[in-house]
Amino acid sequence: MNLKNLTIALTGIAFLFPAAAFAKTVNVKIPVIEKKLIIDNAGTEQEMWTFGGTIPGPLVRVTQGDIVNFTLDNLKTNKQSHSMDFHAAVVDVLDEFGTINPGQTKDFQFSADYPGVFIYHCGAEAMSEHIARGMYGVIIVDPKEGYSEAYPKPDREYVIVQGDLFKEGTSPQDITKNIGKYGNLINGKVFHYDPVHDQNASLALEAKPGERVRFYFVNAQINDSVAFHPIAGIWDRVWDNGNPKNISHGMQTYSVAPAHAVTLDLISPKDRPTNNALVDHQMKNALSGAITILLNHEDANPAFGTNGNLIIREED
Ligand SMILES: [Cu+2]
Repeated sequence: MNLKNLTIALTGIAFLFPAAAFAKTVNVKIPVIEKKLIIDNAGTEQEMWTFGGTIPGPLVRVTQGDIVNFTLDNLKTNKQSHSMDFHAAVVDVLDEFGTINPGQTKDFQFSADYPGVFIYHCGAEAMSEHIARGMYGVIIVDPKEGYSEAYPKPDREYVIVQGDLFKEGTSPQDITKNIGKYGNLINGKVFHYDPVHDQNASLALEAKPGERVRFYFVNAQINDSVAFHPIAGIWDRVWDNGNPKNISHGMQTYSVAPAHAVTLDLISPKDRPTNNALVDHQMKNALSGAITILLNHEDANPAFGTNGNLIIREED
């Protein structure tokens, strides 16, 4: 997503993370856009449904206690009804999360009371089809107390969302049963950041040796869990659901249920360049697209994983 689209999609989002934040109201407006999207590094296009024109949708980042003032805009050029289900919200499924038709908008508010990382997704019928076609995104709710010994400040941060890819034209009934799945999307593309397994891949994630690299990992698959493992590394810390209170140390593989999310830190050896492959260790998913390469070297791109640039994409 370029800067102009981001500005259109998000208004008033604060990407800063003040140590002692005052609760504020954050306006978030996301249009639903049904469009063809490039779903692999070779440039293959497929008809997808999106929040904001990208998979995943725009990253929403607020601080615990903030009021999110949300507007869903189902463009009149769309054909489908859609809805928004923020997993960070405690509201009424029939009211706030209700479906709207093309040409309609819907506003609702919620208070982001729990810190962590949460998926948002469309809940319109058939929900499995709407999610599988790409209608999901991420909201990070930073803890109101800021960073701490238990939740230290990272050097870089990345968002990784793993989704399904079904053959074009697969029926909603088949999608629900996982029939017709032929690939795994990482931030919207098969092998998005894996030049090892895909010669067309031009991107990898990057960090400097010894940096604390934080991953906000979201499982947007409709049926499959993810066994998230950093090959040649150990998760230094994992916070289940991203909540600083849910801390685990020295984890090898972390299980992430469908529609769940975790925050994980990785620290590479500081005295030499190394590489990691972040995989879904369920091999059927790894080898159909769910591998991400992290390059740890002194010349790491300073713009990757810094200053709000958490979802890495090719420049438009
Ligand atoms: Cu939808």
